[in-house]
Amino acid sequence: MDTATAIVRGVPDTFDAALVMGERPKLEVAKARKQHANYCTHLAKAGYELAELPADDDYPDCLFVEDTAVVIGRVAVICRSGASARRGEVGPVADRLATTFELRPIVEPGTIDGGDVFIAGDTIFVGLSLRTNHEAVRQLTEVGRELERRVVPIEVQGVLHLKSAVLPIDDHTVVVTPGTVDETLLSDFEIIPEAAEERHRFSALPLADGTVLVTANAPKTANLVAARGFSVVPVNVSEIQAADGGLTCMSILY
Ligand code: CIR
Repeated sequence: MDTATAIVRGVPDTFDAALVMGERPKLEVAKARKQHANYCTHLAKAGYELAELPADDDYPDCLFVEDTAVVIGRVAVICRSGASARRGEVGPVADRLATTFELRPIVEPGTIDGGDVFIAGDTIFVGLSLRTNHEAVRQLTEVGRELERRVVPIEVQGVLHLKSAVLPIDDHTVVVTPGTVDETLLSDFEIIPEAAEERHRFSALPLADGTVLVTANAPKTANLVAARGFSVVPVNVSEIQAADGGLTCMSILY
């Protein structure tokens, strides 16, 4: 098997200006860097070779590389963020992906963030959100047709991205924040509801070695996942969560 790769990107000095949906918290760059480094250690421990891109202070959210591209088979879809201030983040990520994948950029007027996309089997689920629009879904559907994957759009309510609300654990299991999406669209999955007292805190990232990183501040939900036989590894990313991120957002895995 080819080596698994994780593209990650450093935390910029300007991280405290990252976009946030609600009231602006005080974001601490040093704390975010420590948590980011610990996250990268977990990826390396799971066998990923890290492709580390340097931070860019012009882009406070540049560590959230997931939003810049989505790898689907032999193709990397290059995103055009719904947040115009983030569009310049794609350059170095696209350059790196071009060494391995055919690039398919989403073009104007399409807007999409990678945080709105997950793939299970031959289905590409895509959130219709504050960041991702119908035109991008149409363009993604074209790419899907080429790759023999179907695209299922899902409207997302009250959260930033689809993967703020629906966290795939494997191809058959998702954790869902109740009330954020039409769960009938996820009828092929076993749905684990996020524990009410941990609302919007659970995030998960399944890794190639079979472990699943889970947010350390959502232990009840993590236990529900572990009870299904998954090997969960709690990781503290509180400062990343304060900037509306989770565990999926800081890497592109392939
Ligand atoms: C943003 O608002 O774009 C960033 N502060 C957070 C992005 C998180 N991305 C993700 O979970 N995929």
